[in-house]
Amino acid sequence: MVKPDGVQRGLIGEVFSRIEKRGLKIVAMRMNVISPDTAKKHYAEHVQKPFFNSLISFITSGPSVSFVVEGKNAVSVMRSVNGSTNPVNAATGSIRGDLALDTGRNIVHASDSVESAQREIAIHFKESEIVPYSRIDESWIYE
Ligand code: IDP
Ligand code: MG
Repeated sequence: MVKPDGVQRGLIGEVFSRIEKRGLKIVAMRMNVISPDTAKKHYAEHVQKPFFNSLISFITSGPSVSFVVEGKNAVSVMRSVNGSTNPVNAATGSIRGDLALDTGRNIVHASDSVESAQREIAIHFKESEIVPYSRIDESWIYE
């Protein structure tokens, strides 16, 4: 997901560009303002955390772009493309390490496991919104 700060800062293209150039495939996408109900489902694991309420109000504060990424080791590759949660610790070369400074304004979300990805994708997309296709460069990305 490109969070509301990423949209407001004009970074949608930057985020998609890094992911596409890495070789991962975008197979679904949508811009919307996430509802509080959806946001609470999405971040259910953090309900007891002190930052939960501010996280929900931030993530619902404006348009965000949700999308589904497919490819070899997509979960772990996306986590490293995004960088550590706190941008101070995020590697240079990652989205957060290059473009963010604060944990609460860290531009992007990515699922942290295949199980979370399945759960989160089902919150944001219907099965029919996920579009299977081949990219013409796949034989140059995969051995
Ligand atoms: P992740 O986005 O790297 O998976 P999580 O620990 O799952 O990180 O936290 C979800 C989101 O909640 C973070 O991306 C960040 O926006 C916010 N968050 C996490 N920890 C804090 C905090 O200590 N203060 C403020 N916001 C936080
Ligand atoms: Mg997380």
